[in-house]
Amino acid sequence: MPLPKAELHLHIEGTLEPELAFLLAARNGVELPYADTEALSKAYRFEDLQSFLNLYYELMTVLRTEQDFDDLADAYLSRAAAQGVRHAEIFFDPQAHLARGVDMGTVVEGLWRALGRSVDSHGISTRLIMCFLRDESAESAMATLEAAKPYLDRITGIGLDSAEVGHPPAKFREVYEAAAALGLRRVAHAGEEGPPEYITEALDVLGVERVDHGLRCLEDPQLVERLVRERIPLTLCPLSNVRLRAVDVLADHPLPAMIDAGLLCTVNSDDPAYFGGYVADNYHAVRDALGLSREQMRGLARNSFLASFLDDDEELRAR
Ligand code: ES4
Ligand code: ZN
Repeated sequence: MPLPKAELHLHIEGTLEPELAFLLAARNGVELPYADTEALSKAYRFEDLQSFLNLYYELMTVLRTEQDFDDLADAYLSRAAAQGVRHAEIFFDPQAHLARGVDMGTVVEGLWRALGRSVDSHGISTRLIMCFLRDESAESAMATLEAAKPYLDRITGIGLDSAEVGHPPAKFREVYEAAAALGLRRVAHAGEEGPPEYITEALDVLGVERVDHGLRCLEDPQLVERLVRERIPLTLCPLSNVRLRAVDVLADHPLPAMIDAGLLCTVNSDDPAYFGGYVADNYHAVRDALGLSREQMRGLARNSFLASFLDDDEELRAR
């Protein structure tokens, strides 16, 4: 039995497996520039975040209807259940769909159909986190928040993703303020490819309560000390870091040093269809490559519930 765990860093569009992509392409009459899954598999050799994002945005064009988003989320939840996931806080990227003429209602209602069945079908409680694309404008993010207003009962929080370098958190100060005023929880990707200053800015300017990745905090000892003192969770994604070359090989991943430093580390899958593993695969990979003890593994799983947006009662029931 896999360890019961929560998954806190998971892009639902990043769970689109090649087989489902081809099925949806055929169903929706969308042409993909790959003859078959074998031709497509050659496109999975990434150099960095941007080269991954190019494929990620290309493949998600097969997602068009509520049923597509339902099928996508249901497929993820089914795989996640087999990996011991009891609770999932799921990112989605509405701007990537709005830009293609797929409206907010189609995305949220479709995802919600699968999420609504999730406790009964898969034993997984869920939350939705709407991400803004940081390589789009602040105005576009604000318009996206506006478009989400009819669906706020289904959206727990906001996040910030896509190409990091050159798009510092402060660009999104106003939209984070507006979201906070609406009662939304706040997270952001920071310190994946971007410098440690982006992590500090996400905390100070955006008021985030959890940092996605946060890997580069290690370059700034004072920042590490602060993250430890303030118990700010980091949602690490080890297999993603290897595939996108944030670390050379898994054996070099700084996770053990981060745990030893007292950081509140969690392990997650990010875009599992692209990075070679779901969340338990990430747990096993770090255990094998870095020699984590049973106690450290259990600590990671415990942290995943502590760092979640579940309240105390829900958290106890989930784990
Ligand atoms: C992402 Cl790994 C990663 N980083 C930033 N943005 C993303 N969107 C989907 N996966
Ligand atoms: Zn991510």
